[in-house]
Amino acid sequence: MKKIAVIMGSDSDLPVVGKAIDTVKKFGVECEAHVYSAHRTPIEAREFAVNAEKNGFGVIIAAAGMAAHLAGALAAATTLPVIGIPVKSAALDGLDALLSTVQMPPGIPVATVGIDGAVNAALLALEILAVGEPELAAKLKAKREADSRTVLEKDKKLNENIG
Ligand code: RP5
Repeated sequence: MKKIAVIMGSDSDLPVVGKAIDTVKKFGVECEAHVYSAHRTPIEAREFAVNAEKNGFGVIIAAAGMAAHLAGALAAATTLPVIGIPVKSAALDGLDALLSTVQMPPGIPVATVGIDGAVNAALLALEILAVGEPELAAKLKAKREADSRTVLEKDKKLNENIG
């Protein structure tokens, strides 16, 4: 099966990005993580994206905060699907990163999740890989069913408590 790459602009993004790595691993999919910055290490970031397809990756997740150009810069260098995670920072609560990540020009798409949406980024990456992987697709369906059961149990408990 193809691997998922998780690239973050700084190690300070790890508390958010760690949730994406954990989610990918829970599904038994191989994941490789790197710190590459669109601004501080543009050459290494581009090199990674240019070689990602031939290095066995199927999807790239890219997380960055502030003027978050990482996902877009990686997407510019590959036709692999790129999922952007805008990371919340102090000044603008993540709105800066959200707009920088989501507002891509036509021709270079980045599938942007919500601010700090690391779990959804991982699930979306897994869903993309699952198109050609029936076992992975079955695991994702089982998770959805388990999540539904949890909500219905909460509904039942709530109604027992309020009588
Ligand atoms: C972005 O700048 C990084 O993705 C991070 O969210 C933010 C701050 O980086 P550090 O100064 O903490 O390294 O490029």
